[in-house]
Amino acid sequence: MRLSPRHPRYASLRVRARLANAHRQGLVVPEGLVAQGRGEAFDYLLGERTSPSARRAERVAAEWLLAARHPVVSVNGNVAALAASEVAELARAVPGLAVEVNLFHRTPQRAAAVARVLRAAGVPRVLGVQPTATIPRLPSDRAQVDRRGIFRADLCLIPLEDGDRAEALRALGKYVISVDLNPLSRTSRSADLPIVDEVQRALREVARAARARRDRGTPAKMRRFDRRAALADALATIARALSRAGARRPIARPRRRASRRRFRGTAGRSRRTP
Ligand code: PTJ
Repeated sequence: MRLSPRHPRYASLRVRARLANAHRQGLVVPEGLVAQGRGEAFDYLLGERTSPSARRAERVAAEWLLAARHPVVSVNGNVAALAASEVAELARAVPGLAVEVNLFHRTPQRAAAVARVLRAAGVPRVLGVQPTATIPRLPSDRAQVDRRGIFRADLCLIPLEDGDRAEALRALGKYVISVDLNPLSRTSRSADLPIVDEVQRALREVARAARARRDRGTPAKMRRFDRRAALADALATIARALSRAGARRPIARPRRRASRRRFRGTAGRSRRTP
């Protein structure tokens, strides 16, 4: 399908086309398309841009990643399809960052496909293709992890994650940074540092902030982060967008000249076309 750059929703249509394509190639599961739809709805309400509050969270996330001993970013099918080059950029900006494939709908083929996409984007070492450890008390395939990655990590960055694993990782004493456009999701609510932003924008900003932080040369610290305030800010942004939309007048119906053509209705009476 050809998309016109003049279409008002061109950027969003391109992302959809990219995901649909990744689905046809077996990288993204059908459930991933549904997840994207949910994310898009929240992004729409958030103004489709990084809020000042999300930007603050992204800067603190950069600092935490640099301060951690074993930071890991977890990559699923959607993240690989949408943001493989942003993951590679982040891995360059945070030298100790491990990159691990972790799938909810795991098959060996999908795990290999995600790793291929990451390598092609410039990630030299991808963990998690063949899991070597299990996260306890987690019933899904997300429990299958790499001993050198998520299993030993002290900090996990988990974009587009499910709430069960976010909670299981925290229960193991790991710091959790989530990226999720839904501030009401269990993942956002259980993360130590919830980033309520679109995954590409979020990872780019975290990488930019990490580079800037390293250029300053002082050691990074696990700065305090007020996660409740971050979630409240996101909800307030949505509430403002909704009340602005409620106050706006509906889009006017374009004026059409009444057609003079007449046609015969089923009842046999002649009517004007609508
Ligand atoms: O590749 P797999 O097998 O690991 O499966 C991946 C999906 C995404 C299908 C799986 O993790 C899943 O079902 O996720 P959920 O539970 O639907 O949660 C995804 C969350 O990500 C939702 O809260 C969405 O609002 C959010 N989300 C979706 N797209 C984006 C997003 N957040 C940021 N950026 C997006 N582009």
